[in-house]
Amino acid sequence: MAIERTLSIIKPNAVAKDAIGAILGRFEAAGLKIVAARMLHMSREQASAFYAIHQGKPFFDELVDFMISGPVMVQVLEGEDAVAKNREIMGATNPAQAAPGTIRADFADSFTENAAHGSDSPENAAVEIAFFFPEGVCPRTR
Ligand code: IDP
Repeated sequence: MAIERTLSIIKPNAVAKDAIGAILGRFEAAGLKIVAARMLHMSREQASAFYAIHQGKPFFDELVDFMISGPVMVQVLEGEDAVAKNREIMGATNPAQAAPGTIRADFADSFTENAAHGSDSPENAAVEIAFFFPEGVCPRTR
């Protein structure tokens, strides 16, 4: 299995309920290393650009309004099969369908306010990591 990196966001509703530590702990417990992290409050322009692929969809405006409603915690996770593993830990996009024990099952408030983002492919992960960490990410050696 390949060592991959993936981009993870703890969304504003999960930050607001003080779940940052609990969520980061789940990644580490699953063997994913945190190799970069930053907290920021996105501008409308940033959030719209990040979710540009969804522009024009019925949920787009609500999604952008939500993503700029408060600070987010953004991190790069590294490990074996990191993209798929992170999405497994997060659970289904619609929290009503998220498996018990997943981040979305435990911390989502609605379909839009679903607590976490994770890249859906290694290719998109590279683009999303460069979006938030244009200066690059240091390799973890231990
Ligand atoms: P993902 O976050 O699981 O990759 P995407 O389809 O890329 O799912 O959607 C991006 C985000 O947009 C979701 O995480 C969720 O917050 C929101 N979203 C997606 N589909 C819907 C919907 O049908 N209703 C409300 N919000 C949605």
